[in-house]
Amino acid sequence: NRENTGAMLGWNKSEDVPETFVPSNTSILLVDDNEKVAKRVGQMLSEIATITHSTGGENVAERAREKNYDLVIVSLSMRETDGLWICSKLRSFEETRHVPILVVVDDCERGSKQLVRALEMGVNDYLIPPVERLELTARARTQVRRKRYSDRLWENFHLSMQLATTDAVTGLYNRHYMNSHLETLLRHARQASKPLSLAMLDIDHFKPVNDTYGHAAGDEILHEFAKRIARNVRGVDLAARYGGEEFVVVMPDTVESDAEMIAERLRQTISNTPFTLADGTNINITVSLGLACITDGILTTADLLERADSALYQAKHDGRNRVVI
Ligand code: GH3
Ligand code: MG
Ligand code: MG
Ligand code: MG
Repeated sequence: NRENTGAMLGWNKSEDVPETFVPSNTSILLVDDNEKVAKRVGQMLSEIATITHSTGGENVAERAREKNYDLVIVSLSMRETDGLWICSKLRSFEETRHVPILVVVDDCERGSKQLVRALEMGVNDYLIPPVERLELTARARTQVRRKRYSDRLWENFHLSMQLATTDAVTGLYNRHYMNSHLETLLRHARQASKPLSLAMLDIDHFKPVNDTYGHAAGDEILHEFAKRIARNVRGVDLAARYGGEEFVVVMPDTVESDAEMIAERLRQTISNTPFTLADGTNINITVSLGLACITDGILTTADLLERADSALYQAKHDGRNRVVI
């Protein structure tokens, strides 16, 4: 159902906009070395957008990466600069890949190789001089609206991705994401004959904490717990909330002895400093950790998780607040 999909992606029918609508703060980059044409076009567009004028040159596309333009207008008949080259660069950079491009071609160039190449390259529309005001603003408006719409789709896409992969209470990755990512990390480690270690963490006696201070206090502690873990692992490590008060840290390229040091540091990070609730209450928390490292006998993610889990069980059995391999 198209309407439902639209609503899910944040395109609400009731918010539908009239054809002439142009969003505020519209910014357009105009690349043309012909001062006369540029001035004319700039004036025509000034009522719908803020215009930045460039006369071309080496780094136009590079500089466009720094600003989120709603539209780039490029003349294909500049003397010093190849307009097509600028278009192709705009399409190749991550930041400008989706910016609409409108090219200005000379009259004689309709149907020319240059225009065909421009369109094949992903240029969105073109203008043939003499540029007429209503046509120019209509074409520009259409592109700007499209840009804003696709910005919204991307925003919603990223938001959905975030919701699907992270845990709301702690902000860490969730179990589902961890499982699929661990699969990839393990495959890479095996292909490159690199080590990989995994720690499973479980907060000690967390039920009594909840029973004494309440579930909301428990959530506060989980949040702070996650922050301390995230602060104490490397950027390449993957920290995830595996279950209620259970966490997993995957450490690529880490041998057992290093993993043990890191795990010990994590243990101390939790036990050395009490957790302070919003109301000022200090609570001492400890954590038990089970470690596993890939070896010839541990091949799958299931093996690795199982090994870490039984090490964790041993840590609990041995008295908690400790690391077991
Ligand atoms: P152990 O040292 O054996 O791990 O003892 P424990 O009490 O931590 O273990 P148990 O598995 O019996 O209980 C875990 C408790 O964690 C149960 C529940 O009260 C708490 N818990 C699990 N998920 C959440 C959560 O999302 N929020 C809060 N506040 N508490 C949670
Ligand atoms: Mg538990
Ligand atoms: Mg338990
Ligand atoms: Mg526990």
